[in-house]
Amino acid sequence: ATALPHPPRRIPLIGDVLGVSPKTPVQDSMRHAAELGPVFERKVFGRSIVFVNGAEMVADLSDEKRFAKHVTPAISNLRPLGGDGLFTAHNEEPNWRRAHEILAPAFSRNAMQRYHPTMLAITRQLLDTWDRGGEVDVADDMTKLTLETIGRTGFGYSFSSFERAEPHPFVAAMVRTLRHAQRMAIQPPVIGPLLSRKANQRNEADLAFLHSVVADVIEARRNDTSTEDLLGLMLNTTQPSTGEALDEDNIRHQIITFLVAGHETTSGALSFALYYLARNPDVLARAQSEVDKVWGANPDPSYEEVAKLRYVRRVLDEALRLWPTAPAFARQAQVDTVVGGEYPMRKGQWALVLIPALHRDPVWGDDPESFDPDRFSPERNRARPAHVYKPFGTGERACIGRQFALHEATLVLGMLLSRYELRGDPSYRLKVQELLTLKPEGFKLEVSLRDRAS
Ligand code: MNH
Repeated sequence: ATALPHPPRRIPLIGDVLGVSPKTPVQDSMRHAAELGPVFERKVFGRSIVFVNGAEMVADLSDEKRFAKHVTPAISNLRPLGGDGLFTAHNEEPNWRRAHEILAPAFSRNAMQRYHPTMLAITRQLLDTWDRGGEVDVADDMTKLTLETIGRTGFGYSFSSFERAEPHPFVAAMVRTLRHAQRMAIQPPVIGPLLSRKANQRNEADLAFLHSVVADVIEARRNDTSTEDLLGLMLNTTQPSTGEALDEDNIRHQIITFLVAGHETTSGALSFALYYLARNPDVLARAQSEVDKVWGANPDPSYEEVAKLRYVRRVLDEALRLWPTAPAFARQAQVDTVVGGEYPMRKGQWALVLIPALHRDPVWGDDPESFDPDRFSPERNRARPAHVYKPFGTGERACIGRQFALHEATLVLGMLLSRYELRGDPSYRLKVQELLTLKPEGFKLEVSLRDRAS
């Protein structure tokens, strides 16, 4: 193939590794994208990765007839955790479609309506702690809330997140295994495992612990025949098209998958939205007045009333534009083809879409860094080409939890806006932490009950 733009190769053998900080691979690649354009290549330890971030080219990669999800080396590193669960499964593994069909009813409108009271009750637990006022650690609190939400709505399992001083040990073990997987993805394939015997042992112990917690979650529901949540569907229903059930191994992998995928990303999305609200007083005022108008004081919103917060939803959409918290997905050619009339790909070759770079493409205007929820007004949505906004990935393997996440996050933002004065620390400079997902590191809010009399 013709040579692609690439960063200067400082050391011939190990590629441009000096341009990569193991802590910020996404933000480093965003810088490269800004310099090198819609398609480029970077080499890390001899492994060459093609990045495709231009709007027209990503639209092409979104063609489901010519491209499909690729399980990247980074995702492969999560297989000890997720096995052939939905996120880490290869397209051709039978458990992917089986689980996809079995779990679809858990994301129907009816199911979401069933989860709503639980989501609201968990939000009220957060309010109880914020009512004390003072400084709150945003990402920590959002993580408690979203983990509790997926645990209880999906599996009838509570981590008692708001009742304990320290996070549940499941959380610490999970965070360590994610960090381990990220480290493995960046280290040289041969030296990495040798350097980190101890880390590998720790990781094995963490994995065993995670699997044991999950085995308990299943055991608690062994004699329950309900099909009202993710676990009920997995234990008590079969794939409609084949009559096949999921095996126990796969159910354990799905539970871990959903506990991780179902909370990390939503927590980050909520945290970035709160960061931008605190940073943009005009946006905050508009969002707050919408909630007051649509929900009234002391809200007890129904399922239907959440979707009525149009502006709050745009705040969330815009936060996910600037910082899509699951920042990349990969596409693999199913046939020999040419991307965007420019970049030839052989069947089997794959390319990475760096979503924050796509979301700063010129189609977003000449000031893509500015936070402007009105980008998502109906008129401006209509004026934009398709396939330029992909925070939830694309095609058949796109996020199954999208509606779940958007409902939960809109509900929570509405409740917080309704109840509190939100003040960020003016001296805080946004620092984006990368742990496979993105979060605003160290961002705190000063919260106090609103004075409704004024
Ligand atoms: Mn989610 C896949 C982003 C919330 C469960 N999710 C994906 C993908 C992206 C993504 C991007 C596609 C990855 C790929 O192509 O390799 N997800 C998000 C974001 C949020 C989110 C930005 C919140 C905001 N995700 C959720 C929630 C759940 C969930 C909530 C569960 C309740 N996501 C999944 C699962 C997959 C997935 C499961 C894998 C789907 C599949 O391949 O079949």
